[in-house]
Amino acid sequence: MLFTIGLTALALASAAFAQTVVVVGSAPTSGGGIFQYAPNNFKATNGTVITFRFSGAPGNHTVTQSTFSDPCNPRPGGFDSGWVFIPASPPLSATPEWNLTITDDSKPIWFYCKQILPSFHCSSGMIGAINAPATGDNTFAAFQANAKAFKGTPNQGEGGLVGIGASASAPVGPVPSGAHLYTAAPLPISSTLSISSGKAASTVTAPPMTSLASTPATSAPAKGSGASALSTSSLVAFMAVAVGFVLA
Ligand SMILES: [Cu+2]
Repeated sequence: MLFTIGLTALALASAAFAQTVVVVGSAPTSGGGIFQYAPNNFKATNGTVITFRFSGAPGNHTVTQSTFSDPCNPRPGGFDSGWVFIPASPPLSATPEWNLTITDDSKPIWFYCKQILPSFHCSSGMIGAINAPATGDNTFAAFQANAKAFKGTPNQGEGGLVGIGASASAPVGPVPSGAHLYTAAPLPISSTLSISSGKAASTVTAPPMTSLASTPATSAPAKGSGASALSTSSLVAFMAVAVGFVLA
């Protein structure tokens, strides 16, 4: 009897604290390279806490909500971790994490990394899906194909802690010495997007350029097309700030 009660309590406890850990950045054992989340396609019921662990080093990544049809742009009203910079030479005293709780498991939740340096992480495959259907038109594979085919430049507008179908109650943490958290966008947000809690352009900070020894450096991205693309002048300003940070 006591044994049964004990087992029931244990089952309730695990149901109450369901957790999925997603490694952000390099995860050598999964074979997907440095621009990835591992796992990147999984199911999670309401109340499940998704813990994004920014352990990939070096790394400068985000977890940003998007949509199936526009995989590399922030979804208006969507969640956003902000950029988390991890230096090339750990160890850090702690690993920054971000806990996102599922609030609506009835619809797929799509996300991506909005970092554009040294190349666009999203179109390089840094995307993820929670509760994507296994069959039909909106599968993870179809989302992946959309991301690879993405044209233009991912919008750098900042989302909020509370997203659509999932939300966080706190920013990324801890942020130990050597790591950095940038929670605002360095560029004006496209007029076609209404980011839920974006900060004023004057208060934003550019994320540092990531130095990825294993990734070939690319030249500055060409001017994108479409309403959400960065303008050339914005891009130059962004690059200047990024380079300034590296040289500082
Ligand atoms: Cu990334």
